Amino acid sequence: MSVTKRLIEAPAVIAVGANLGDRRATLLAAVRELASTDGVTVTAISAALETPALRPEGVDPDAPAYLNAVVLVTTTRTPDDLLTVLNAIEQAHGRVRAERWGDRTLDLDIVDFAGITSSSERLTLPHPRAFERDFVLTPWLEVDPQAELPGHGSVAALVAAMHAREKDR
Ligand code: A4P
Ligand code: MG
Repeated sequence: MSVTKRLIEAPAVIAVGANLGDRRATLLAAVRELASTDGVTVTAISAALETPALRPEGVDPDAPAYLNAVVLVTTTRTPDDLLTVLNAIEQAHGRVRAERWGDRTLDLDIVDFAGITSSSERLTLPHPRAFERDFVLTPWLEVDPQAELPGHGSVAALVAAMHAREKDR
């Protein structure tokens, strides 16, 4: 009897952000590197969105603006292993970890991995701040109108509520 190794493909949502250097070139290179990674297939790429930098103390209009995008993938890798791949791509683009939410050439976050909810020292799923971030949810909605954020419901509803609150302000 022959044993066939069955590769289980899981869908994952990756947020890409850059606010230093040639942001568009970095974003495109990162997606290319992701697409050429063993066990990772890129299935959709959103438009890149220009967004003001969000700092721990609020939006900073004086900081370099971000380009943000969302990439959908399917992968045979584990969540932890996918994070290792993303960290290596960040490093290759000169990412320096100096301050929290500081300026960066490239940030790659796992927003959602197959709807899993889990938390370790290294990885929290879904991304704990995605639910309140227009620069994650709007590009995600563009590439997946049916998207669901575990624990928070439909991404379309989250975006609509966020925009309604902004209009009221
Ligand atoms: N980590 C835990 N869970 C995850 C996950 N789901 N995906 C850990 C990726 N990483 C995860 O991240 C800090 C640690 O989070 C890592 O060691 C990883 O193991 P980091 O990339 O080193 O540092 P960071 O990104 O500065 O930290 P943090 O708190 O994750 O930042 P956020 O919340 O991702 O925010 N403004 C605009 N306009 N656009 C942006 O994209 N991004 C940030 C970063 C701030 N302001 C922004 C944007
Ligand atoms: Mg990050």
